[in-house]
Amino acid sequence: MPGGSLLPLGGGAGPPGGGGGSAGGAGLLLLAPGVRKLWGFRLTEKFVLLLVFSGFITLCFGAIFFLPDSPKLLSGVFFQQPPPPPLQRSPPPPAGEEQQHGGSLARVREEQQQHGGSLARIREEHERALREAKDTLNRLPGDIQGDIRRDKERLARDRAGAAAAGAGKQLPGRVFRPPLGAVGKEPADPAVREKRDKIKEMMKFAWDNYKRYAWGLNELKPVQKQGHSSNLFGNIQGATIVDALDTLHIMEMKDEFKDAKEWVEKNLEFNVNAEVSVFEVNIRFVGGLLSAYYLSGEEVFRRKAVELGEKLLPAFNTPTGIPWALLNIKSGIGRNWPWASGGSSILAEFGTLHLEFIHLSQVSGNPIFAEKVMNIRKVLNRLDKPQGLFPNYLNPNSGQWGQHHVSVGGLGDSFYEYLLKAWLMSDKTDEEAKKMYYDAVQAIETHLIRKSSGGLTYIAEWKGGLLEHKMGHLTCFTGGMFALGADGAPSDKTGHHIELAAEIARTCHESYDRTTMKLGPEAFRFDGGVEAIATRQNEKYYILRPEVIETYMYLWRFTHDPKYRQWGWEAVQALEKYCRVEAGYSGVRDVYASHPNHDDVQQSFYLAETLKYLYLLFSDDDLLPLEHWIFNTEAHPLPVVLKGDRTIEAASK
Ligand code: DMJ
Repeated sequence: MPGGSLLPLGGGAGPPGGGGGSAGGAGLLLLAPGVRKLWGFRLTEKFVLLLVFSGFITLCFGAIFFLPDSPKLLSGVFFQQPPPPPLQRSPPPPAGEEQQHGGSLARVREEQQQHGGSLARIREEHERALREAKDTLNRLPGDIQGDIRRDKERLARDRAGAAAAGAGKQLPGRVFRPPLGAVGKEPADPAVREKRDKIKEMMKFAWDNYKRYAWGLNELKPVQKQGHSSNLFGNIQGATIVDALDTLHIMEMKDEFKDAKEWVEKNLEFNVNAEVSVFEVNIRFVGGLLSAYYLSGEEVFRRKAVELGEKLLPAFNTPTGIPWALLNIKSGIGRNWPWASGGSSILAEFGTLHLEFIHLSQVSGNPIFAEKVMNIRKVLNRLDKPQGLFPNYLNPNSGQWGQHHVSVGGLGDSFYEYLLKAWLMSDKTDEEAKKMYYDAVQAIETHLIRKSSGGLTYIAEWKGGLLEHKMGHLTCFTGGMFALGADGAPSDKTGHHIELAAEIARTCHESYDRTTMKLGPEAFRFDGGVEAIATRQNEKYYILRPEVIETYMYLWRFTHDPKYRQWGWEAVQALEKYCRVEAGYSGVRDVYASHPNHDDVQQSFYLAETLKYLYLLFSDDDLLPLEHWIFNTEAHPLPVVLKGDRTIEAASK
């Protein structure tokens, strides 16, 4: 081993026998200066030195371009540093010695000038490279970078605006108007009052048990008496609390509402590393918070809704602006469900953001939310629709449909609901939404709606032109939708839409009535000799879903036919008999069995939707009147956005 400071280089042995006067043994990098000159190294050593040197240069160059502050460096801060201090730190030379040192000082100055010149050149080259890099970025497809930049600028402006308006105050120009019909009077009929009180008791039972066993978690497991978390919300917690807020409010459960509000204030947190379903978080959390704000006027709900809305914005950063289904709300990285046809986004998911996002713009004063959902509409309107139908799958990169599957149940359902409600919520000014809705219903009637030999009207599923004669529980919401849309249909069709609604309600009631438990299966069929009955084991479950009761509620409001209250009451009795367990309510695995096999989940939508629609069914029509309130797909009421010159009083006439 030679003397001096030696570091082994990867432990690699030198060539056998050595050579060129190098030290024998392992390849070594000499650190002691002057021990050996560069040209004294072997070829491998020179190569290694060259590698280290070029790596160092690359690192310096990369750091200038890619460190966060590099634009600052390139734009002058770095280069405007004071010139390097004189090489000689000692005091100026005494007179007479000037000459002696003059030569070296001149050389230093010359070197400094040369150094400055080459720095200027490097700077110029770097600036040019930076400009080119920016140009390249700006040319990316779909102008994604532009979107990101604009989003950032707007959010920054908003935050500055909010800060200027003062913490806890509303943004300038935003209105909070006192809610109309947020609490109703007691029904005059004691029998109805009694039923309504019973439903309130059910809500209290569901809530109290959630509070006792799963407080702060997403949902309750009422058999095991513990929390249940669903990966739909990532690490966001408290789904039941946020989903239940407005139900607690309209049922005048004041203490419970107060507890829920306190939890939201102290614990509802969106700064989490979580991949969430954009759709679910929007309909339950954004929708729930917005409703709670509009009903109570409490600022915390507005603030939290806007904060969450901002977190969801990166989902729209796709080449078409059609959002991803899943989003990591910390990193802003989105993707689609791995099972969705060819990397597609889902119609019922990206098509069910409109109502909430329009209101996010209303309450924040920031148009970006509305712009994002209006762009979805634009993309859809540019596409050809097979037979006028909207397939369930759309690729956000190519802007092309995936598989031509059409459903008014799962994967499609609330897209149609939101077209109608967008029009109604706009105080009937959004004519484009209106046209899209009635055109879509026309195509659905032509291609999907059928009548069974037993006279039951149902909506089938469409698979590339072939019909599957199956109707999902989810599809039963259409009874309510057709009733709500009847009034706006072309004048000769109003009656037809109401009839259609009533027929769907009847079919869905039959799907309940033909089971042992009088609760509806997840899907029922009209083939193989059966009507409105589930034939496959995996379609026989009931998970406390609201759609059938939702339809009864709308039809009650529009017709006041007592059968809808009667059918709703049948559902209450069935829920009490088969779904109520010691510590809450649970879904059941087979509605045709004589004893319930519980799935042990109290879904948050049971409190948000099922119990709310039941309560409204047994309330007077002045509780959340339909001309003023639009229910999002999770039953969270949002007010109609009145035309500029319309007042709430005028709208009530
Ligand atoms: C709810 O979360 C919403 O109604 C959604 O649109 C679909 N289904 C569930 C309840 O069944």
